[in-house]
Amino acid sequence: MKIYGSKISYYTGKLEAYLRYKGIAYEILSPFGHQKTIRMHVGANQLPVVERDDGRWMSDTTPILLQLEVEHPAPAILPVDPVVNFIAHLMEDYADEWLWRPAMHYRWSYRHDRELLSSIIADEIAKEFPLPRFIRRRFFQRRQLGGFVRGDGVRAQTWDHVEAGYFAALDAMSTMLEKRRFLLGDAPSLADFGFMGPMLRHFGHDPTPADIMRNHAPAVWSWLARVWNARPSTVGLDFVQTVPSDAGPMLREICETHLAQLASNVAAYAAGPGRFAMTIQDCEYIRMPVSRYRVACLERLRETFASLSGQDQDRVRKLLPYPQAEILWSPKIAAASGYDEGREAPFGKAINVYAKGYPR
Ligand SMILES: N[C@@H](CCC(=O)N[C@@H](CS)C(=O)NCC(=O)O)C(=O)O
Repeated sequence: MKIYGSKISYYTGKLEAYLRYKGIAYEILSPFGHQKTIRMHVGANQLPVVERDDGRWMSDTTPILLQLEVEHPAPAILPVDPVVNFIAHLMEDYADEWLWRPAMHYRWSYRHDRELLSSIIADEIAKEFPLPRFIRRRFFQRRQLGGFVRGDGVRAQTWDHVEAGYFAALDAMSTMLEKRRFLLGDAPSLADFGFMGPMLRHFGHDPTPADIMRNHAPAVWSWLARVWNARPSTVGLDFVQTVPSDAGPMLREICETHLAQLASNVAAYAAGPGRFAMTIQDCEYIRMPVSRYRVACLERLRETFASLSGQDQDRVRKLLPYPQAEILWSPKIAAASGYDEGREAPFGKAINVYAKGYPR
């Protein structure tokens, strides 16, 4: 398959890690000059976008992976036990949507990282753009810093908390990896591929967070290479039967951060256009952009929870004994996203996580 993507993109890296594991051949193409075609086929300009041999296009890595699991079922990345499977989905969503902020922060807030990465983008994605290289670099530095760092709540008051979130993820992963080669077993699961988004192309690649990873969490550094190098013939094929107690710090962090953010975001979405404030682990974030896409993420997690048997729902409740987890099973949430109601994803029209304008 052809993938419009980039060698430094969060979600392209996640998809590549999965395709390599599955032995699905692909080539990476630059999206430059193809924006119109991409928008026409998938609705949003985001990376990665997949053009298949059968003429269909796919976007949004979460449904892409689930669709490819149907077409290429072995080796499975979805654990058999429904509770472990639910936790894999939850971990993936946290890696996709919560770790995005620290990943963008480390890449664009630190001068050394910003200069390196803006050079790579200027040369890789925007090399044909008819402007001098230094202007292309400056354009991306300003765009990313303004839109994805300062525009996403990173300020002097939140800076330390944003970075603490990276350390918390490294510590929680290291704890889980003490006993197993992959997060939920002897083979990589949806959770591992989810974490490949932030860990492969941002934290494990950009100078400042990569240095932290090597020194502070070498187990994550070696897990990164292990997932990248995973082949069905070299991994065991079993996932854990029950969620291990060493997942405790990870699950607590997910509830206190990602689920708290999803709850504030859906309340803000219901309240209408504008920005919102949220308090996460006693740290106040202000002027946050509302995300319709993340309302849909919450809906999918709630649907997965609702599909569990009563007994399995009780098992999940016991694993997540935090008030923020209630958003997963409260009778109703404040608003419906209206996104992908026909359940066409990954084939329908996607939306950017921070789509411009108020979407409803
Ligand atoms: N939910 C999407 C997110 C894709 C996404 O946001 N990709 C980033 C690059 S890693 C992007 O294209 N951002 C849009 C931009 O930079 O304008 C997925 O999982 O594929």
